[in-house]
Amino acid sequence: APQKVPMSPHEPNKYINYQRIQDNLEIVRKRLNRPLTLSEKILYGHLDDAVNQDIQRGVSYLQLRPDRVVCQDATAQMALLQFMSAGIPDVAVPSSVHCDHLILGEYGAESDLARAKEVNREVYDFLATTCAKYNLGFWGPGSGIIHQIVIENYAFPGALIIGTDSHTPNAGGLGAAAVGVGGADAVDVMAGIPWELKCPKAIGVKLTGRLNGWTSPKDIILEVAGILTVKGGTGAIVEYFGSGVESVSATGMGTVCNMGAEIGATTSVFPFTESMHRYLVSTGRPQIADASRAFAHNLRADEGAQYDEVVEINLSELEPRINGPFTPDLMTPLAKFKATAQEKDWPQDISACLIGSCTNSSYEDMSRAASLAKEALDAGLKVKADFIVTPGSEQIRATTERDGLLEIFRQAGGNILANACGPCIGQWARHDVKKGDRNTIITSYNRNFTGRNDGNPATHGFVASPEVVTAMAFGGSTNFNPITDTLTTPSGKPFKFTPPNGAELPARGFDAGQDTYQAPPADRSRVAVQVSPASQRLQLLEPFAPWDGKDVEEVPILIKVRGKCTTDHISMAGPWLKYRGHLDNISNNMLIGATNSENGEANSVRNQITGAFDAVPATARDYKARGVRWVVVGDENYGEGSSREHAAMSVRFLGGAAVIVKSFARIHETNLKKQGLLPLTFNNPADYDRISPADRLSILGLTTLTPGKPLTLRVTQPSGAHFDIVVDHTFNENQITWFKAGSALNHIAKSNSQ
Ligand code: MIC
Ligand code: SF4
Repeated sequence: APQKVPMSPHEPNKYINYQRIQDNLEIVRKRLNRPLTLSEKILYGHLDDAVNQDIQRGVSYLQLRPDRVVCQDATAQMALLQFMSAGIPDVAVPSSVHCDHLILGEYGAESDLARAKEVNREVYDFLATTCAKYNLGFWGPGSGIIHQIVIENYAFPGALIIGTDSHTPNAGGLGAAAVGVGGADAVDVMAGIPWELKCPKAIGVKLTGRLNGWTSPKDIILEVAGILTVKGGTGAIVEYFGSGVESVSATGMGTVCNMGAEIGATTSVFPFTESMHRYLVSTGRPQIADASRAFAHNLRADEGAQYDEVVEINLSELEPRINGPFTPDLMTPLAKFKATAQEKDWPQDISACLIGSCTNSSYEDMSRAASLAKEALDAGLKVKADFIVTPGSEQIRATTERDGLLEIFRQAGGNILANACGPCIGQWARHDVKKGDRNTIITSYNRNFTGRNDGNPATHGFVASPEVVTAMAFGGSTNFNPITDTLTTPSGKPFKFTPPNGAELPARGFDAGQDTYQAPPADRSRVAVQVSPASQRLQLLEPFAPWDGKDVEEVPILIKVRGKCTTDHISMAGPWLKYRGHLDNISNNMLIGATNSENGEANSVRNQITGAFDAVPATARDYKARGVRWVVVGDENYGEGSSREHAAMSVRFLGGAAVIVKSFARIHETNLKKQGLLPLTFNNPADYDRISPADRLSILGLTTLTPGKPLTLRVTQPSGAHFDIVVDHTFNENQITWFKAGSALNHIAKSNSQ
């Protein structure tokens, strides 16, 4: 029998359930009678009912029992507000909340953190008390970024984790299948309801050869993103396999899985490796290390497992890459970067280089980056661009401080920010460039959508490995290739970097740093959660109205969006993060970044009743005040990016009925369904072009809404003429109950009060 060991040092009484994986797989193997991929093993190992579950990749909806739920502060507020309204006394599975997104990076760790605690006090207090009341672990501000804390403390090989953040897959570095979800999905699982996931397809990535020299794990995923593009992973789990896997550290695999979010993958997984064992031992979990090694046969794909698609990468030949600007799949090999930047007229001076974040904060990353900085420093060089470091966790900060790595960065001219998301999510008070100034930045982060880091649409954001980012900080220009070019030292000598070298794990072990974890108290009955009705940051939720039983009839199009429309366009982060617990206030950012097809502008749409142009949220509020519902029409991969459900809730709150697009990103599509909206796709994508902003749309067939049966979209033109087109939906039986109840939450609350 598999060993029974505690899931994490923070929950000594909750055990890893390898037995269930083994039992479920025995049943599933008999039924399917074919070799299984790794992700199939982990998912099917967590089935609620392995005997009766229908299993067809890309088709069935799986009912799963995750081991853990994790939430970050920008999404936890809405998740917990929803959980509170479901009327349940405590969470059904181990869960935690992490304060990382709300800390503004400006002057440096200490003062930034102190200010954040002040400014966000109400929200932190709310999260801390809700966690105490409902039995969740609470990681306060300064503890670090959710995904780094999860890999350090909670992830384990074979785990199924869901998190209210799209980069939750980072835990794949420890062999977990960790999936980013909207808050409403987290509420289901915290409420003890199985979690539903469309059975993913499997994309195999075969790694051969060995990482070496300048090449780092980041380059694997930059390459994969270049090959598969931002929508290539939709509906699939990416599984890495092959001999090359053994040359990658656990944290490096975490980086690769983390950024799988950028290609739309449900998650990414790696088979059990000895590097996972080493990481578990070094982070204080030797029992888990041994138990998972003993269970390793169930933590890798079966011989002969079939993938829906296979990509092969030879690590021995892979060279560093720089992806961007504005989209993470625009891949340029470092060797061609100079020429490409010139050809495409990207700004050549690099204004800032940023390393760290949830994606690239490991000890290995920091030590390799520091080896370059040290070498340049010893030659008398200083960085030419602003150089910013955001450690992923307090443990990483304390350890890299102790080992002198942060001091090297400071000596070279770097600034160490708090252990938090900071500039990665627009929490960056930049003083060096003005809004509208064209400039180039390179980060070791994962996302680089327009305006993401500093809110400046003219900032060209690129992503690369921390090693390349660090070296580029010394070069200061897109014309510098750190592998081949030389810099000149103050004494006039040529200086050339040698390839980075670092340590996979700290030789002296990790230093945990300050303890910022708050475990739930033994007696939770007296904890009171308060939300002031006057608050601008938090607002209790009112249930959305149930479906009125009728078709949607001749409603206006709020906006026909053209081109890329990520969740950053639908519900911008940065300055808006402060309203993540206040639905009314945050709805003032709804779709303000989306491009209106009518005039090519953002946040300017024609009010179809008054004829006047106004901001998108204002126009929606006007329709709402008149009792008029509306729809959004959109392009491809609509809602790519974040898991933030505000991008769905605001649309619902301001009176939207449906979002009709060429295609959706997975998390956003589910978020829309959960909030009682209709996510629909054009059966023929070309029909997008047949719709004009002034048309009225009717959605016919709702009274017989049935899984797999398309609906009719009637387009009524201003002349009164109309034509019908076919729109598809992916609702299953259960999801139809959400639509009818007005939201998934209404449905839970109803079942709970019965
Ligand atoms: C992001 O990286 O875009 C975020 C901010 O972490 C989001 C979550 C959010 O919007 O709160 C994500 O990735 O899900
Ligand atoms: Fe935070 Fe950026 Fe990671 Fe999202 S991607 S969790 S914003 S560090």
